[in-house]
Amino acid sequence: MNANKQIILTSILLLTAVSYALGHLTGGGLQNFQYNAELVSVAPIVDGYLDDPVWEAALPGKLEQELMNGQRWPESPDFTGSFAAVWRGGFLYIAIKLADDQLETRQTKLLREDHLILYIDPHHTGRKEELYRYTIPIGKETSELKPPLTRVAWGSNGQTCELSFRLDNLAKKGNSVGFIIAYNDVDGGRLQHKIAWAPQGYTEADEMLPDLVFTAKIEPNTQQKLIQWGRIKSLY
Ligand SMILES: [Ca+2]
Ligand SMILES: [Ca+2]
Ligand SMILES: [Ca+2]
Repeated sequence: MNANKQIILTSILLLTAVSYALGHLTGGGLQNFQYNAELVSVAPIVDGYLDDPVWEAALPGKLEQELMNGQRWPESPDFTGSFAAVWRGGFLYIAIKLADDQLETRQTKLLREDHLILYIDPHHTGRKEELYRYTIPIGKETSELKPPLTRVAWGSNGQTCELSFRLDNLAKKGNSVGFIIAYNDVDGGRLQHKIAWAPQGYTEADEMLPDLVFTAKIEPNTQQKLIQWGRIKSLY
């Protein structure tokens, strides 16, 4: 092999290594994939029912990526789900809508029941740390919650859910947290599917988390003043 050929070959190998490393870092198309949680003027009531006005305005994120086989998941009677998120006063609020043809909630072992898996990484390390993992059985409420999760409430026979996370000053305009939500569908006593809000090609082997970004169409401070002014006016 002459010197020129060797240089070309080395360059190709280097480029391959670099693009592999980059691809690995960004996961399955994560760079253009994020959820924008919008600041709202009135927080939703975390009671499990999605009749709060903020949920009508929030954009839904669909659970349409099958994490076990990496394929897109079409809407189907087997499972259809979506979520939305908004923030206010240091809290992140999440609403979830689920439809599952065989809801399994009466097993003694959690993994034999339908359940949600959420990751909220407040420090935005981008990785799926066990510390930030939440396993939430469908239709059940418990008072023992791992911070920053402060509340879980179910409504409509396990078809709707509201969650709140206390993030304090991390919930501010322009900040991001790592986030993913998946539904582990147990039908007929067996875990059949893991369906997530995630980019195309993403699987459970992917370590990086998508971003949830705190957005605000108006300045949080201006909004605060408007609310206060509204309160003052309502006193008269
Ligand atoms: Ca509600
Ligand atoms: Ca199902
Ligand atoms: Ca099920």
